[in-house]
Amino acid sequence: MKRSFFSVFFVVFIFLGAYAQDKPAIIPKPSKIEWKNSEFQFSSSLTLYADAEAEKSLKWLKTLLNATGSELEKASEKEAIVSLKIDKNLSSSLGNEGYQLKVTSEKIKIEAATNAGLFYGITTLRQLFPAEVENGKITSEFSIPAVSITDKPFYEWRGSMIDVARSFFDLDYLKKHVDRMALYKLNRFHIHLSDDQGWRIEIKKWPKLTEIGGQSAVKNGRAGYLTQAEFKELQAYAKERNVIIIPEVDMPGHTYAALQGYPELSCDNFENLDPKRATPPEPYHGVEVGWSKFCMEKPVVYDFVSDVIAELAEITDGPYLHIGGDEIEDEHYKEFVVKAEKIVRENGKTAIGWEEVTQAKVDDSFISQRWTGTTKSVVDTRIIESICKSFYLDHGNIPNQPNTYSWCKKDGVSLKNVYDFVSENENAIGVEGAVWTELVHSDATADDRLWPRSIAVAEVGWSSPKKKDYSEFTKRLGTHGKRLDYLGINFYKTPDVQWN
Ligand code: TNX
Repeated sequence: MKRSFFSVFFVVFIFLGAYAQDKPAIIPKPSKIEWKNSEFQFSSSLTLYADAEAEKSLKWLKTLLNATGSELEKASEKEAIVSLKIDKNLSSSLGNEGYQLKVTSEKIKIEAATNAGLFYGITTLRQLFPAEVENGKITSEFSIPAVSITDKPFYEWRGSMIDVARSFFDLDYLKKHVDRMALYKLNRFHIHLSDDQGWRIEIKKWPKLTEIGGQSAVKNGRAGYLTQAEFKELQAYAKERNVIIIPEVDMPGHTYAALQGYPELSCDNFENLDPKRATPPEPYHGVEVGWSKFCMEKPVVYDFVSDVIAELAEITDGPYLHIGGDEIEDEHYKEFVVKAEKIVRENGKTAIGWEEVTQAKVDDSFISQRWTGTTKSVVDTRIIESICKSFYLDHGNIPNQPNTYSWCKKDGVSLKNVYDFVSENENAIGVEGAVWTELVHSDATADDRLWPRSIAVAEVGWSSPKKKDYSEFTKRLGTHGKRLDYLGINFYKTPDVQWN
């Protein structure tokens, strides 16, 4: 009697175990997910419905369903098998980016208050599909489990930064990066566009920035720049995928590539410089930081800053401009930051700066990006968490990974280090992973640094910190290996993860 009781128990247990394992892994983890006991079977034709306001999202649904090989036809709301609905009343419970996804054996329905929410509902549906969907073609017949998901992000800011200044990444790679970000619901793409080694964005009033500064790079790195037209093309591409581009022009330090073409912006007479540095118009190929700066007493510097910010504001759709502000000591620094922030505000944008800017009494609309966490702030600003020991993805995936930095954390920044991050700041608006490129000179190497750690950034940004469970995360992540392969991502095969 006792034995049979246990064996029944055992069989049920095994059955439940197998059942649970079969469920597709959704990353980032949704707020609420209830698997049902049935499934939706895809067939050779499907009918679709979208509200008038949801028309924009229909394109994404079609792209996804095209991969199933089904013929797609429009139908009325009542008859359609797959439907997209916008209900503004849902904004109180789901916010701007949340959604509900219901899959039954008969229908698939996504509802949200906005098209951004629908986009994320469709993205979750995409992760319910077999990995081949990333190839654009699912060849076998398939079904997805019935499920009811209610989901919204924990943080509004789920960012990824690429330094294109030390080594250039072209429009093609940047667009690909947007696609990959979108799959994991990352929504802020911060591009570090200028530094000592290169200037990467066309500024019409100051053409030598790219004519001269755009032609150089760090040793073994790639030169180049984005025209304003290319920048706008990237931005439009990103906007469709709910990604806001944040351009950064780093000032008043990290400015040698600008001084190269316009030495009048500097106080130096460039005569007695350390031979490891450069003299205009020579390029700088080194990796040292903190040695170049604008001459903050010179009025021409503010003409330059005003022109550059005005042109950037003009081409930027998003509400933010990043003005850098890192790694510099100068008696005029605070005054510069206050002035630069004001210029950004006058151009209708919100300024972001690295945490050093909070030494200055800046406007409280300013957003600061924490990377060391050691600055003595005199203002309370909203905060983006990029603390280097958790988010500097130029550091190794494992200890001593070749061509990685380790100044912030000697053992590298592991997947677990990223995943385990929890902010203690009430003012935090989110998180951002950063890839600096002093040592990252190819697309394949950038992939290796970005992935899969950006997926951990995405989950830290989207999912509630209360439900964190690293080992459960790695199980879900392992099943995404094939997806990343189909997407052509040269991701680092983190040893803690069983990739399959
Ligand atoms: C610090 S983070 C920097 C960058 C370097 C990076 C290398 C920050 C605001 N400044 O200039 O590229 O370290 O890890």
